[in-house]
Amino acid sequence: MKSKPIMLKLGGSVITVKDKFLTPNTEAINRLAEEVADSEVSHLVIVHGGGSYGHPIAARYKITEGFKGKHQLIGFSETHNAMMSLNKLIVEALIGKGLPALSISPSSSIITRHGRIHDIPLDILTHAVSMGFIPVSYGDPVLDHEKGFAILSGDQLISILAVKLGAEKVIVGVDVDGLYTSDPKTNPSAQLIEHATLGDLRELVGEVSGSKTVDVTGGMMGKIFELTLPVMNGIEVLIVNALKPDNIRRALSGENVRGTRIIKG
Ligand code: IP8
Repeated sequence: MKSKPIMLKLGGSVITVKDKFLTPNTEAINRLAEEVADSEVSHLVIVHGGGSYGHPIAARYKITEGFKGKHQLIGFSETHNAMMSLNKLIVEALIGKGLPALSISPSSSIITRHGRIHDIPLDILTHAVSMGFIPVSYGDPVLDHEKGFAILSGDQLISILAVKLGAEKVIVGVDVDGLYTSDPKTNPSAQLIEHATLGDLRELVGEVSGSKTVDVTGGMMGKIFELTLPVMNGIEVLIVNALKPDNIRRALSGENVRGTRIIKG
């Protein structure tokens, strides 16, 4: 690919109301679509999370535990179907702002091993990005060689894609200002970490507590774990609050934003 793409993760806690089943945050979705349009970024890949769409259904049917019995199959289908519904809302919002968004479904092309991606077809994605499309993929239930099926988190997906596509940077939009010394939602003295290195990330995995709403892929801890891969490969990761207007536009445009910048160190 001639120009390095920017990878944008839209967290489930931003684009949905996380404690209200199947409820989109329509205001945030439309605003974020507008911010992407305003940034005029030329090569972009978007991956979004599950929020109150994918996670509660996946948890109810214990999809992360793998195939245990036929009763789960309908749960796998329902989880994927919910993710497609959420993906449609994001894609429609982007198209509504005149952006050529293109939905890419992970479960149609990725099979994991013990929940990890080993091989990922890139042809369609690379071609689409170089033509100027904006692929919009998402965390999804996927078939798994060892467990029957698994949940592929949007964070694992975006991290691997960032490395394989040689991304310029990964911007992770969440519902807090970035990484903190402890959970800012429960600890008022938690301090924002503005700069972190790979070593800091590894230490943090032991300290940051997960979110209280149901998140089958591990909340902030799972996120930090996955994001070490692009950082290890020299790709900068920027975690910002996507609920605060203009942050994503600024991050995409390379302007200064309050958040956590993670580099290899
Ligand atoms: O919200 C998981 O993606 P994430 C999506 O990025 C599902 O962890 C299907 C639960």
